[in-house]
Amino acid sequence: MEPHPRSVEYLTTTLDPQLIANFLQSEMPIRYAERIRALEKVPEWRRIPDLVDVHEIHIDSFKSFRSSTPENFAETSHKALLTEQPVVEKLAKSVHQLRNDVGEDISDEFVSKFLDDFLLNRIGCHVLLGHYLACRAGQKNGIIDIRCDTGLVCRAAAKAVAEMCVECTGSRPHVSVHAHSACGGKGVDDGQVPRFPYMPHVLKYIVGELLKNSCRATIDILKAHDVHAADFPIKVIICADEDHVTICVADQAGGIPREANAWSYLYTTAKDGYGGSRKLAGHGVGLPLSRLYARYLGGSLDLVSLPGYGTHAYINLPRVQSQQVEVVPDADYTYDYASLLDFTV
Ligand code: W6P
Repeated sequence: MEPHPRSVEYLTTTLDPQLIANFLQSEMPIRYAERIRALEKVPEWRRIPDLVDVHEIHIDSFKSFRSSTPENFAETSHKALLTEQPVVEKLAKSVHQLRNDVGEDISDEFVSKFLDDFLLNRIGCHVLLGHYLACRAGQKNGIIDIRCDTGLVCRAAAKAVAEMCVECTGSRPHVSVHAHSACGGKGVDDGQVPRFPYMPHVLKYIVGELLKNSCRATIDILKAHDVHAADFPIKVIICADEDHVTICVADQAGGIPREANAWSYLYTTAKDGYGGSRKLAGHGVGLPLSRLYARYLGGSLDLVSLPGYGTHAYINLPRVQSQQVEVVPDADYTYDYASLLDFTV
């Protein structure tokens, strides 16, 4: 039983909630089984209470999707999304517990691969369920904005993060947003800020997470050296051609230390002293999760550290609906699906 990846083209042309529900009713159990399988492969997962919780939450969702009917599918979807809300935080905590309790038996690579696969699968399920519920609520094009305004989204992210900084640290970093349309000559965009089919809340999340990292690092410099925010500006540069949208978030906060792995689920730049608030600090999964969101529809997220100067983050996203196809984790799908089916009813 393998998952069936969908494209943005499918999402924007299949807007009848009943048709989407028919697809999801068979697709959700396949994808949930895969997530449960991945979790059960973690050595000694039963010794980590947070992983036991996550397992139970997913068994529950799996069961309710298996026993759902066309009449209660919307309610089932809504409930699954709600009960799975605490999962990312529980996983983030369990990484540290795995490190401390299971220790040497489990490699960083294994943990990273598990979380990447698990969370990428989760992103796909939540996007499809969210799309279905949005269509059902009468939202045009569901969860997709076919003319998502990259400039508007980046400015909204910049405003939200800057305000978070003021609230948590008392400092306001200088963040500016610049849009360049590279293909004026070919008539695409007509010199406007690039628009493309995408989920605005996802783009805002990715840009927001990058800005949080840049702002935290920049504020640490401002506080340590008593310099002005205006001398350490953070720039968001948006550009596009016919096939891709690229967004660069650039800071001048000195770069990432050579020994640090910013993509590790164990990595965090957040030191103490952010007003005791986790708002700006998060639980350390913001960067790897943002990269998974970018990859989900065929894009990428890369970091380039310019030592002693700053960090450039590059988001690259396919722009054409037919090329925006779900990426699902590769797995061997030989899992004994039948044992999970026994849970039915
Ligand atoms: C830093 C560390 C970092 C991580 C990710 C994105 C931007 C930045 N800037 O100094």
